[in-house]
This record gives sequence, structure tokens and C-alpha cells, in this order.
Amino acid sequence: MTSLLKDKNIVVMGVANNRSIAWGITKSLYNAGANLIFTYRQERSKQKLEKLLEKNEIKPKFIVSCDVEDDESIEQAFQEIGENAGTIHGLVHSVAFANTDELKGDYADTSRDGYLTAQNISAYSLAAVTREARKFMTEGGGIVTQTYLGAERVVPNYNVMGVAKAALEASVRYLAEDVGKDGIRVNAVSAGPIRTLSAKGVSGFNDKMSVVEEKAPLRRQVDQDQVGDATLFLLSDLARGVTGEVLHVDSGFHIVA
Ligand code: NDP
Ligand code: KAL
Repeated sequence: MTSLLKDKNIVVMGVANNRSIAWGITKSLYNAGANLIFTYRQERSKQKLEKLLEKNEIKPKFIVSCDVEDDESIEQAFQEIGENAGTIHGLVHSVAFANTDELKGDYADTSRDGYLTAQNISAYSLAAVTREARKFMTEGGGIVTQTYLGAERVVPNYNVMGVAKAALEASVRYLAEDVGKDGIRVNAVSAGPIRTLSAKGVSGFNDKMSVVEEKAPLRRQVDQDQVGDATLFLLSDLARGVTGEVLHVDSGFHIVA
């Protein structure tokens, strides 16, 4: 337990189940004293989240529905969060989506619709939620999103999601400039492969996991708790000089040729 985020109101988007990266983040933030507000899309995710919170004796400040494909849903969610919490000090964006049939084969075969869906949910959404959250971040604070190496390099099968993550990482920099004047920092964690609901069933995932164990300087896989602690650091005052940054939490995999 630390008090790095004592009395801070932090919004967490993207818990689907106990394997979610956002759940690892939740545990780190809770142990640092944060008051937590959650958003979900699917009713099933809400139910899983409620059970997890109960089991771990975490009392949420607020849980609200938010579909990041829908501007009205985002506006309404943050309006309710603002009314309920007053000030927001932090936001965790842990949301991405692409159609499974676009996550294999040639990137050149990506459909226009598939491209727009991936960009819409996985990249544009960060700008949209930053815009709404900012209204209530009157004391400054931090925003952290989740990205992957496929934004920087060609990773087979990641395809349209790699292009969306490249847009997400560029958005981190542009948004950092926008909101820096309000004392708000925007950063990303670039995690190594972690077995989650999203990762399940997409081809090539297992190979990516094993190559980290073989080749990464630390010779071990990454887990949700490591991403949670790095996200905690970026949200906390320890990172008060850090913005527009992409922090790799990948056992050092990205430095190896
Ligand atoms: P999860 O499947 O656990 O989480 C994905 C989340 O995205 C779900 O909670 C889902 O909500 C949410 N989501 C999808 N579409 C929408 C939408 N339109 N509106 C609101 N929420 C939506 O997977 P992860 O924890 O793996 O993914 C979290 C983040 O981490 C993603 O950005 C992913 O790209 C990134 N990442 C993951 C890595 C990995 O190896 N797992 C590696 C590097 C980055 P719901 O189920 O309710 O629809
Ligand atoms: C090279 C890697 C192997 C996998 C390739 C692509 C992974 C893309 C991630 C993307 C978020 C997956 C999906 O959108 C899955 C979706 O089409 C189907 N799943 C769902 O709808 C479930 C039920 C919900 C909860 O999922 C979502 N997202 O809403 C990349 C690996 C090594 C690293 C990963 C997995 C990176 C990443 O970004 O997740």
C-alpha cells in the first residue's frame, strides 16, 4: 500500500474481466489509495466488474456505461462522472477494437469500414474522452492509454490495429500539448503480449508471447500487474515531469534487434 493517489478520483475504462489490463491497473491504483470510477460497454463486462470489485473488497465511487463509438454516450458518461465525483484527477483508457477478419492476412486487404472502426474505437476515442474529462480535471492530473509495439514496427497479423495504435501514439503527443497548459499529462504504456479476452483467438498471439521469453532482456513475460504499476507511476506525481511519452513495459523486448 502507498498513498501516491490518496483522495484522487480516477476513471478506469476497459475492464471486461479479471484478465483485462484495466483490472491489473485497477488493483495498482486502489492499493495507492485512489477513488475509482469505472466505465464499461457491454452489460456482461459490468456484471464481471461488479463481481470482481466485490470479491476484492473494492468499493467503486461510480460505475457508468460508455460506448466510445458514440459521442452522446461519452458526453453523458462524463457529465454523470463530473456530477458525482466533482473533480477528476486521472483517466485510464484501456479500450481497443478491430474486426477479427482484419487481424490476419495482408494489411492491404483492410476494408474501409474495418479501418474506420479500428481508428474510431482505438484511436479517436482517446481524443474524445480527453475532451470530456478535461472539463472536470480542474486541478490537473494524468491520462494514460495502452498501446503495442505494432504501432512502431510491422508485427504480422496486427495490421489495421498497428495503424490505429500509430494514430493513438501520435494523439498522445498532440493531446499532451493541448492539455499541458491545464497541468494535465498524457502518456501511453506499450505493453508486451498479455493473454486477455481481446488477445484470445487472434492468430499469432502465442508465438508473440514465447518470443518475449526467448529474446527480451528480462527473458520473461509481461503481466497485468506490471502494466498496472507503470500506469500508477504515470498517473502519480512521481511522473510530474513526464508527458507525451510512450513507456515500454515489455521486458525490454523493443530494444532487441
Ligand atoms: P480486454 O478484452 O480485457 O479489454 C478490451 C476492452 O475494450 C473491453 O473492456 C471492451 O469493453 C473495451 N471496448 C471495446 N470497444 C469498446 C467501445 N466501443 N466502447 C467502450 N469500450 C470498448 O483486453 P486488453 O486488456 O488486452 O486490452 C486493453 C488495451 O490494452 C487495449 O487498448 C489493447 O490494445 C491494449 N494492449 C493489449 C495487449 C495485450 O497483449 N493484451 C498488449 C498491448 C496493448 P466491452 O467488453 O464491454 O465491450
Ligand atoms: C500481433 C498480435 C497478435 C494478435 C493480433 C491482433 C490483436 C488485436 C487486438 C484487438 C484489440 C483485438 C480485438 O479487437 C478482438 C475482437 O475482434 C474480438 N473480441 C471481442 O470482441 C472481445 C469479446 C472484446 C472484449 O474485445 C474487445 N477488444 O472489445 C498482438 C498481440 C501480441 C498483442 C495484443 C493482443 C495487442 C492488443 O492491442 O491487444
